[in-house]
Amino acid sequence: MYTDTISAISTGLGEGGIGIVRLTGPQALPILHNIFRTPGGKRKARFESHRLYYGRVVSGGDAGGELLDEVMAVYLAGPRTYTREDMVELNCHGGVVPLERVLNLTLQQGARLAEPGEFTLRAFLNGRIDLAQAEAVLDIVRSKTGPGLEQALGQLAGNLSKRIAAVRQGLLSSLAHLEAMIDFPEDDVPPASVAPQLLQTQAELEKLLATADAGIIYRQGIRAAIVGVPNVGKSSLLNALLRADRAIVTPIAGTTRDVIEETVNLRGVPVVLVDTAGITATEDVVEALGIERSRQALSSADLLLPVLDSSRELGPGDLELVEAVRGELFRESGKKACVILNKSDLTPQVVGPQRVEELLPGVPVVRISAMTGERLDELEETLARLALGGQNVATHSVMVTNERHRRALARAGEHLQAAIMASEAGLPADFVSIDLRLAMDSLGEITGESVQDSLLKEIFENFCIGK
Ligand SMILES: Nc1nc2c(ncn2[C@@H]2O[C@H](COP(=O)(O)OP(=O)(O)OP(=O)(O)O)[C@@H](O)[C@H]2O)c(=O)[nH]1
Ligand SMILES: [Mg+2]
Repeated sequence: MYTDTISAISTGLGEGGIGIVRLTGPQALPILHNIFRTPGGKRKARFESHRLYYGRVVSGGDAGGELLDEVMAVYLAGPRTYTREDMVELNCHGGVVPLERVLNLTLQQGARLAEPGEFTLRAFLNGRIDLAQAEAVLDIVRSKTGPGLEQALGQLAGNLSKRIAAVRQGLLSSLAHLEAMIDFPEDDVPPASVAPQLLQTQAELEKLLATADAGIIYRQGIRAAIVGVPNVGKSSLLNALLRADRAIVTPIAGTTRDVIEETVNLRGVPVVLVDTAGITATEDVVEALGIERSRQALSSADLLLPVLDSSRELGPGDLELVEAVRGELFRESGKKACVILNKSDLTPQVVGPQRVEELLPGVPVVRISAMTGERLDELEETLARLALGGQNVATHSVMVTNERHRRALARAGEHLQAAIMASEAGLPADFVSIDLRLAMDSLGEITGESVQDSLLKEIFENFCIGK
């Protein structure tokens, strides 16, 4: 347990219906006694835990002093709290000035301003939640779609941790078996006898690891670049997918000059759509800069959406663009693409896009009308499928949603593989057990049993202050 008490404004900055100043630590209750007065102006003799009190926050202690805000205050006695310590929450009028004054008063009373994520860090260090659960707290706050939130809530409830624990348990019992061999060599059971159990543990670990591709995408989303020559309907497509008039659309070529980014929810996958300036040869400086950004968007996107106008013959610019997309796909194997033949409501000129299919083999082609919304559904379906790597994913089952977890699991898998090989080669038991211990340590990095301070710092500095 900590000896110091921390305080922070836990609600978002700016005006709000209410705003909360939160404290945790041994001084939380004494500070509440000092600053809280009943509506009649009296000090409260006693606060019951988990009960809301109406009153005022005043500076100046018993000397009376200035009224800072009218509040609802709650004292939460540890360990039945978020941090397991004594906590106090002051529900103030939401607004920057009253909140900062109340916060400052708690600081004058001996609290220290909390670091980002420090409440959650305490919950972790005090053993209420493990590291994967602590990370889930941030994922909940940051979730962009329903499935993303569902995964984060499941992770906070310990679903991922339970699966990790099951794998760990498998390793542990193999390890116990091996230690017995080391301690009682006369029994002379060859290490190969643990191999079946290790293989089973490996299968479990791999099943979990296989969820990571889709899981990480549900949590983080992907970037999709809408690219094409001027006037093909890139901005119209952005607006259609957003169902909002976000970008300016005109019949004039070169309307979009700068990159526009907006996040959409495509079948539960958060997709950052990047609308770009049409790529063409130009003398115009502003347009040229926009085009440079379009090229950057192309190289930084995970999903490439070349748009072609199907009511015109393909021009050299279109083919150049398709070529550029092909280059990107070749350069980075993880990238995906979908060719969009827009303006399907007009008389088609691009009948069979053979040329495109030749240049981009295996890349889906979807015919749509950004103007009428025709087959927009089909496009959304295709994009979500591409984003998830073509997998059919059951979003309600446990997924690995975090790159850090994926890497730790993969490392555990490598050590486990080494253990299996050592065991199958009939090497002495301690060779096998060394690898098993390393595998256990890697798993422990996910849940936080074996974790370095530097990693904790890295994880928690992404949190907001007050979380
Ligand atoms: N008939 C028809 N017209 C469309 C469709 N999509 C876009 N347009 C029209 O095509 C013109 C250009 O549309 P934009 O969305 O501005 O095209 P853009 O690719 O963003 O153009 P730049 O930003 O100039 O590169 C506008 O007049 C749109 O109304 C479509 O599906 N059908
Ligand atoms: Mg545009």
